[in-house]
Amino acid sequence: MVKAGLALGGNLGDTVALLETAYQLLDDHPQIMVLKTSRNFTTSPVGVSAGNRFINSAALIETALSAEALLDICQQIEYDAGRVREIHWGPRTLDVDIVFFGSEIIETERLTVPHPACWYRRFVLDPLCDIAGTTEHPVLGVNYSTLQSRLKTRPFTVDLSQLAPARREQLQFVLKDFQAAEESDGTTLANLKLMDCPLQSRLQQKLGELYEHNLPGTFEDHLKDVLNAILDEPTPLQ
Ligand code: A4P
Ligand code: MG
Repeated sequence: MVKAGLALGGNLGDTVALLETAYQLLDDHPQIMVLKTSRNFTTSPVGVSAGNRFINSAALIETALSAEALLDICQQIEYDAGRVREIHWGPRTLDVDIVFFGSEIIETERLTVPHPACWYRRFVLDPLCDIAGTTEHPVLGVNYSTLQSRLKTRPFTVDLSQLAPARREQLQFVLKDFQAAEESDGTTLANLKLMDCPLQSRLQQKLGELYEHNLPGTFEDHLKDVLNAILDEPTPLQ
């Protein structure tokens, strides 16, 4: 038996009801037991075409299934919730991702575990910390609560020290938007500063990936998505 963390979210239709149904369907499966579910949080949509605010949630499950078989179940639940995959990162009735699967590190065509974006997304980490904050991330070597609290530091510091001057300039230009927000409401959201710590070097690597992969959309859009996911303040639903 393996303990796994699932991240769920949606922003179309009655998301709270869809989440309840998803948890019920998971628990009804003979080889899955839902051990804990998190609170539901409203979160800022990340992605230029993501649509309205999301409701995000997480579950700790125990299963005898393989990770691939669990993904099949998750995708079946998404399908049953009426999800139509038309726009990548578009509005969705329900998305069910595997954040971790025991302490396994999986890299296949269908599956990357731990979920590659979990460490910088408050919409994943806040629900996850309700149910699995002390679980260690097998690649980063710290637990999910630590990953979450690192994102909560304000001003949030982005390490630009390793970047070539042209890239640094491009980044500083994008970050101006986040700093403008700082001036109008009095709180500092993002700050440029040279520093070196494990999470920062991870962010650094992420920024490098954004440059290197030929992703659809502009570099600026992707960087804004990453920063929006970091700077979001998920709100628990009453
Ligand atoms: N896949 C690979 N690894 C995994 C994994 N660990 N768990 C593959 C689940 N699936 C995994 O996913 C595309 C493919 O990823 C799957 O076929 C599977 O084989 P998808 O769910 O079909 O497509 P998607 O969700 O549009 O793309 P993606 O890249 O998974 O998007 P994300 O990263 O899930 O982001 N904003 C807020 N506030 N809250 C959200 O929940 N979600 C997204 C989607 C964007 N913005 C959001 C939220
Ligand atoms: Mg997904």
